[in-house]
Parts: sequence; C-alpha cells; structure tokens
Amino acid sequence: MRDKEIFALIEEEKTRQTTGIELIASENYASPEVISAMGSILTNKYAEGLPGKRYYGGCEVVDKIEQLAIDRLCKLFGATWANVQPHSGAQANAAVFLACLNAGDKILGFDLSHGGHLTHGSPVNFSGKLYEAHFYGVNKETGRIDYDQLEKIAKKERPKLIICGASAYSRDWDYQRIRKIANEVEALVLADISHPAGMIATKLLNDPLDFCHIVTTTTHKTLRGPRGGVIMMRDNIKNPFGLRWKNGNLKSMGALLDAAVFPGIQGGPLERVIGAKAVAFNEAMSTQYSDYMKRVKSNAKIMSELLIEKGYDIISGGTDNHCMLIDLRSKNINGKDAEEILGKVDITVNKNMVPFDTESPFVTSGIRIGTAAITSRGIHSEMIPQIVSMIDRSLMNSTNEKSLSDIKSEIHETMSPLPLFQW
Ligand code: DSN
Repeated sequence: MRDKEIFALIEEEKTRQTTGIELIASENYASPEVISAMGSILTNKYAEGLPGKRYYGGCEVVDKIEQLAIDRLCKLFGATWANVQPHSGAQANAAVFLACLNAGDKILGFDLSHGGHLTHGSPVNFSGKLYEAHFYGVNKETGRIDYDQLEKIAKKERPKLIICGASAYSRDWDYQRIRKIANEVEALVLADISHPAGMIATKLLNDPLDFCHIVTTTTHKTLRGPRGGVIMMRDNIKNPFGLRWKNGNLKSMGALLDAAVFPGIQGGPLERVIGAKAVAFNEAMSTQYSDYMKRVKSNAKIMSELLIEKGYDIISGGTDNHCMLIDLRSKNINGKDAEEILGKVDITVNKNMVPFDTESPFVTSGIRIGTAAITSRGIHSEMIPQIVSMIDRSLMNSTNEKSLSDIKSEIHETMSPLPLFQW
C-alpha cells in the first residue's frame, strides 16, 4: 500500500526546494546520510532513559547509537557532558529552565524584537509565562548588543539566569563579558547557539563553552543535521551560585539536566533522530564541513556588502556569521510585502522585526537572510552578485508581473541543475 497523496506532496516539496533560492537563515539541506538515518527503522524503538539506564529492554543497539552521538558532540565542541535527546531547541531550553530555575524566578534574555528568541522570555512562550522575564537589546546607533544595558539590568534585577544567543543577530558575542556580569550578580549563563553552532564548532566564532555554564543548540541550522536540539557543558565551568547547581558540580548539574529532559519534559527519545544527529556531528568534524562553514561566512559577507552597495540598510552594518537582518524602511517596503514579493519569484525569506521597529510583528520592517542553505547547494561567491541582483530587481519591480516572471525563470534555470546537497 502506498500513500500516493503524501508521496506526491513530498515530490512537490522536493521540486520547490530544488528550483527556488532558500534564504531562510535557520534552514539548511541535510546530507543524504543524515536523511537516511532519520528515515530508518530506529523509529520503531522505545528507549526512555539514558544509554545503559533504560526503562525498556532491547536497547543494546540504540544505547551504542546514542552514546556515539554524545561522544561525537562532545568531541566536536570540546564539551565534557551532553544530552542529545531534546526534540528541538525549544525543548533543550525548556529543560535548562526546569533544571536551573523555580517558577517565578527572574531571567534576562535578548529582546525578541531586537533579534532574540521566543524561548528566551517572550510573554507568549512558557519562558515568559512561568518566569519573570527581563530583556536587554541592541544599541540603536550600532545595532550591536548593548552590554552596558545588559549589565545595568542584571545589576538591578539580579536574574537567576542570563541567556545569550539569538535568532536574528549577525554579530559575534562577548561571552566573557556576559560571564563577568553573571559572576557579579550570581547568575547562571545559558548560551543558545542554535544559529551559529556550525561556525562555533569550526572555530570561526568565539567559543561560548569557555565562559557559559550551559550551552544549547538546535542541530538543523548551520550544523546541518536533523531537526532537533542538544544541551552541552564543559567541566572547566564552575558555578558557586546557581541555587540548584548542587555543590557547583558539573556531574550533578548534568544529572539535573538529564532528569529535566526525561522525565521532566519529554517521553521516549527519537533514536532515529539521535542516529542522524550522530551522523551530522561526524560530518561536522570533517575538513569538508570546515570549508563549507568558511564559504557560508564569506557568502554572507559578500551578500551583505553588495546589498549595502545597493542602498539596503543592514542592521549593525554587516555580518560576522551566516545571517543578516535588513531594515527595509529606507526602501519603503515592509517585511511582509518583501517576503511576499520574493516568494513570487521563489526566493524564500522570512519577514522579521528590526530593532526599534515601528511595525507590528505581523508586518515588520525587515527581512532576515542567511546563506547556510544556498551554500549547501553549491552556490559559490561568484554567484552571490546574481542572487543579490535578483533580490533587488524583484523588490524594485514588484508590480511588474513580466519582470517578476522573468526573474523567476532565471532563478529556476540557475537553481534546478544544482543538487539539494553537495559537499
Ligand atoms: N524558528 C527558528 C528561526 O527561524 O530562527 C528559531 O526557532
């Protein structure tokens, strides 16, 4: 029996992914091996618990798979403890909150409207409903994190947890400064590196594990693995303050985090996804992946420079990583319209709030762009000017249907010959 409807739709989605230009900063194309592990018979197995400590029989093979995933992740990031079971980045963050905080405790995160993430204290998310959330943002002039403001709020509010990391921030983070502030107010530091994880693993950006007590990441963005999350720590991190970090001891903090993942917030782990995570971590330790990350970074840099040349306003004036946030107010277009116009020519982006936005989250003044996915398809630096030109021509001729149709054909011709994934 074959489900014709669903498999026809999967083919339709494959055509969409193949013919268009994917610029959503959080997306990527996983390797055939990652996808094969994800679509494997590992989906048949229940394995509540941890390797060697399960609540079900028959776990001897999945134990080896999960342990390999843990070991490879630790090697990739130089971590000494990891949990690879979170089903997503949001779940990873929820587990950290459950392990480290009591309901009502104060947290301090990066403002969602400045580029932060829902799970860092937004009022519509569990993190803002269960905890008392405070926020820092970017400096209006520089578009960069305002560490002085962060320090001021931390000293005033004395949060239990300071969260760094973002969904739409193109600059590197000063983890050392954040840890110094956290020490002064006796807070734990969580770095959510979901977006730049691959660049951190390949040492193209500062290393949060040097200074942050706990690090979470998704595995499907720059890391290019299956959809999922992980939690990590490194044992040089000592914490005398965290009320629930028993004895300042990494081992007992690890036990608290393990228990927060399961049975705290999740049931059985997805061993097929954990197997695919292990495949992706192995790939991320290769020189080909390091080269890929360097190309993602240089493609983003070239793209931001070319957009600036065409009069686009990039928040903070450029990028250190794979993404950039464009304030479209100087072009008299809002984010919603830009997303729709680019969608007509099969360039996929997402509308995004810009710092100090004057539009609502449903309209927004900006779009976010990232180069991880197109670089996986083999887009090299010489092709970036053409992509920037196609973006600009679409936005500038948005009411000219003929022009949009020509651009769409150009995009299909450029992208269709490229495989979905190539090293
Ligand atoms: N939705 C992800 C992103 O686009 O950045 C974050 O969860």
